[in-house]
Amino acid sequence: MSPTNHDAFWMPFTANRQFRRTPRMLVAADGMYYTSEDGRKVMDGCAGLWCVNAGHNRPRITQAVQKTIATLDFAPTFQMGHPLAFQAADRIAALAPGDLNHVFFCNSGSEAADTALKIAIAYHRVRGEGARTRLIGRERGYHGVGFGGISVGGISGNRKLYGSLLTGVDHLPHTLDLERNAFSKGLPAYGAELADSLERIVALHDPSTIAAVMVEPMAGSTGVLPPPVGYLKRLREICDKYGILLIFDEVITGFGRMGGTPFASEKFGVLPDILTCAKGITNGTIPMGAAIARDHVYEAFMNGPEAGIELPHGYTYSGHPVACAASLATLDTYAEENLFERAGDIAPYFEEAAHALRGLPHVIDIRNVGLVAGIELSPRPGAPGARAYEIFDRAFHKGVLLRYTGDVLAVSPPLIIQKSEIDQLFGTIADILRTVD
Ligand code: PXG
Ligand code: PLP
Repeated sequence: MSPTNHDAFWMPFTANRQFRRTPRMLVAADGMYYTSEDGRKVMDGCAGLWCVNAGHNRPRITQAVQKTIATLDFAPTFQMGHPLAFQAADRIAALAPGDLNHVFFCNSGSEAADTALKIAIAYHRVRGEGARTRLIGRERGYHGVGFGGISVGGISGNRKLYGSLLTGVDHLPHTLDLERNAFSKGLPAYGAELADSLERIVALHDPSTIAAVMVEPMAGSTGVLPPPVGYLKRLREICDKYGILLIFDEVITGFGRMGGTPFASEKFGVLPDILTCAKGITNGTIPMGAAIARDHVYEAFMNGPEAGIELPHGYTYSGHPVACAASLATLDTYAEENLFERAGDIAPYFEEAAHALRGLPHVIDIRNVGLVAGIELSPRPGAPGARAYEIFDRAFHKGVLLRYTGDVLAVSPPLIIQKSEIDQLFGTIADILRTVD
């Protein structure tokens, strides 16, 4: 059963040669646990890759996928339709806050990011403000791996190999401030004024050239950076003042991850003009993403000749029937089990468990919101990331799957996690921290 050749699969975001020496293989998953190839139960401490919010192998979702693939394995959505796509869009729009009512489907968070950026530039153009083409992202932002996403994104390691990227992009400063905010519980108190950098960027380029600002409400991939209190509201105000669209990338924060609400937008009380999501939209089962636009954005396109294609954009698999069925069943599962509320209810316990690691060797910060925690470690001299990698690898062999980025360990379990499992998760990390170099 074990593959003998590990050469053909060029693994994503992986140290391929290191992996091949000591492969970590998963062969099954159910509820909170994976089964490893050597037959061990491994707790899923990061919901797959932040996507399996309802836990693994949920019967309703599996059955919907099985039924749909046997009924309508594919149907085009270019100049054609099928009911599941309209139903899924309707349900997702109903879940999204405010008048985020128009759902453009794609297949990943990366495609959702590029879709949102294209809609933003086109929006200004169809309204006669074609000079608004600049895009503003943020240092340490992650918006996937398409050219739009890496250009607006702010992770230098994801950008430096790929040439000149998109032109006309600028970046806000990131919001991590260990001096003022280390070991904050929930949103850090200091840093709202960092949003005012947008004023300076606007003054530099002139508002008439700027299409959109794109940020993650809570930066996940870069090491869990919850927004400072008041920061997102300030960004919204400045965007409004200058006619700039605000895009929230909720690929990680969507579908209950922040606790209590479906999206971070509601949790933090700020409505973007476009919201992108993916991952939890199908509980990770079938690839799907979406860019969701507010009424005024959508309506700007619905002029011109009725027979004209309003937005020349789309993917072969936009609104794929199997993905739509998976999404509908996923939303049913979230609703039946009140999983977003459940995440909010258990979040204080999770927060205490995360912060109990304070004082252990190497721990220089702990950040959390909802069911996400980031544990920042001091790097080994001359070997950034090595300590976090070793903890990640040891945790896997002790039965807990974590994520790490740089020297930050990230924890983001399925929203079905029990208190005893939270104890096990952070207990395993604590044990390893006590003994690791
Ligand atoms: N935007 C955000 C905010 C994301 O977190 C994407 C876009 C891209 O989504 P796709 O589906 O194209 O991968 C993401 C994805 C990690 C990790 O452990 C994070 C992501 C993906 C894989 C690993 O930090 N985020
Ligand atoms: N490349 C070629 C040659 C194609 O024909 C297509 C789609 O028809 C694509 C890329 C885009 O593929 P997708 O729509 O799956 O993103």
